[in-house]
Amino acid sequence: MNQIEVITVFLEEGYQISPNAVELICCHCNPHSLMDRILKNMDPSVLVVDVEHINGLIEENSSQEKSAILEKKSLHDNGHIIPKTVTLKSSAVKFNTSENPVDILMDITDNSTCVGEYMEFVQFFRNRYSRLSEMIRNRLNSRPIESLNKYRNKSSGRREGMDKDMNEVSIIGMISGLKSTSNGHKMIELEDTTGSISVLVRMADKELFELASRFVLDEVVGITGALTNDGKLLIAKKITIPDLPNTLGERKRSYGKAVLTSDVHIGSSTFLEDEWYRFIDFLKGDTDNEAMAELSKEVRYLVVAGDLVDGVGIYPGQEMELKIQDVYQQYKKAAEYFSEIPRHITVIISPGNHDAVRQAEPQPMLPEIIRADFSDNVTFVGNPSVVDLDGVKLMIYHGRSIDDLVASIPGVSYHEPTKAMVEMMKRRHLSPIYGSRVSIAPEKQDHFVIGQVPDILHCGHVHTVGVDWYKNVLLVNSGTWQSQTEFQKRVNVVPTPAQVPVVDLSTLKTTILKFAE
Ligand code: D5M
Ligand code: FE
Ligand code: ZN
Repeated sequence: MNQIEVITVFLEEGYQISPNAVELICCHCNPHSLMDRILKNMDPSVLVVDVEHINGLIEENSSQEKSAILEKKSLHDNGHIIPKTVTLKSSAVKFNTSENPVDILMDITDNSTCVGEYMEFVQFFRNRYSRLSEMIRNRLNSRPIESLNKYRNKSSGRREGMDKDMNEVSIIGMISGLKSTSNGHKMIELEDTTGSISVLVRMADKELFELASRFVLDEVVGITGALTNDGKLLIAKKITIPDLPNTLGERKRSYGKAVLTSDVHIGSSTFLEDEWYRFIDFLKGDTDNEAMAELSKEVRYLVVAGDLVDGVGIYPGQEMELKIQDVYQQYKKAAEYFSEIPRHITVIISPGNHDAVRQAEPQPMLPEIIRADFSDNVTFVGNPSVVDLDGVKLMIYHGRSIDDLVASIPGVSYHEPTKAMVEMMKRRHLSPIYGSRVSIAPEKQDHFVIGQVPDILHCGHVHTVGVDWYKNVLLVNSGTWQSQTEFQKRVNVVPTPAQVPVVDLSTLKTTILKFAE
């Protein structure tokens, strides 16, 4: 059995798998039965299957074989054995930043399979539904919508199989319709893989109504309620959302700092070069301010969450505001700026909607022709992606979906971008609304599902800085290096440029450095 076959089996079951785990399975005397055992025992909330999930499932007589494999692996692991998209162990030799490891846990790069066929969309939404509904199912004893059919068109009275005093049923579905009734109640169409049903949330049920007013299309929710006598309508009594757990186990922490930034927009005439150079000077430790110099010494990582350059043809009239008209020249300039960053800092660059990759998300990393100009302390990843920075899990997403969330959820605005990020966390999904501003490529897996809970969610796109916590997750929107464009004036975007969140990797405390004069 070869490695690609193993990876495919796990991907089809909704899991990614680490290179060590793949190798362990491939070298097993009976990989098929081992995989069966792993899948049977797998906790569905796990995103990446690793050796630790397999260890207990290998028979005694193959444990020697297991350690031999791992030993061999550690000798030749240079990060090129398995496609980067599955998990890339950064190599000390390649990146020359051995103290700043970067493990890529989730990334579409080199892993895209979709061509946009109908069945791919079906599979994509099934993957979303199964993973999100599973998170709710842990807390809700639900039934398939189809099973409610037996109550439909039955005369009133207590129904067989239902809770005796409440007549309660619970279902988990994806929201396929949302409207207000003429009396102001909320009417929600809920769909699972077996059928659909209408759910009514009454205005009088204030708390529920408040929750339902924030529902968006295509999110997955659990509803507990009572069926009407004809069995056609469910009156909601309780809403359960995927959400983050209230407590998480002990989290690993690291040391040093990660500098988070985004929306550099190199090539735009509104790119703030002077401020940017002040920032580069800070990274070089070239500052008279002692505290800043001390802080600078601690920087291990710099992460860019998209819109590295301004690109071309992105918004109407953009050509009037470009200093560099050619997109490749914009990247050449970017590479020049980044070459000034000290080599001991590991840089991670993920693309956004202004970058030269496909617009449909998930987006792969920038192409080789662009990457080639950057020095070897730069690691490129796709959008979104999850990276492990020496034990701290960072989810990077440019944040295009924030446009949709601002438009759909009351109280969510561009001025407080972390509020939109809280909405993502509650839904355990980075881009819940399908078919609006974010165009989504129907990959086999929904890469926007927030499976394993990260330590940090880092977004950009909205050009305003924000730092907040939601439960145990640090939410950071890292602002921009571009002052207000004519286009942004027209759409009333008021940026907070040249401000940079710096996260302490041991406490996750965040400081915002300001480089504007
Ligand atoms: O997005 C920069 C900011 O501009 C971000 O807050 C979204 C906003 N934006 C972008 N396009 C539009 C449209 N068409 N209407 C309203 N607001 C918009 P960037 O990705 O850097 O261009
Ligand atoms: Fe931007
Ligand atoms: Zn953007």
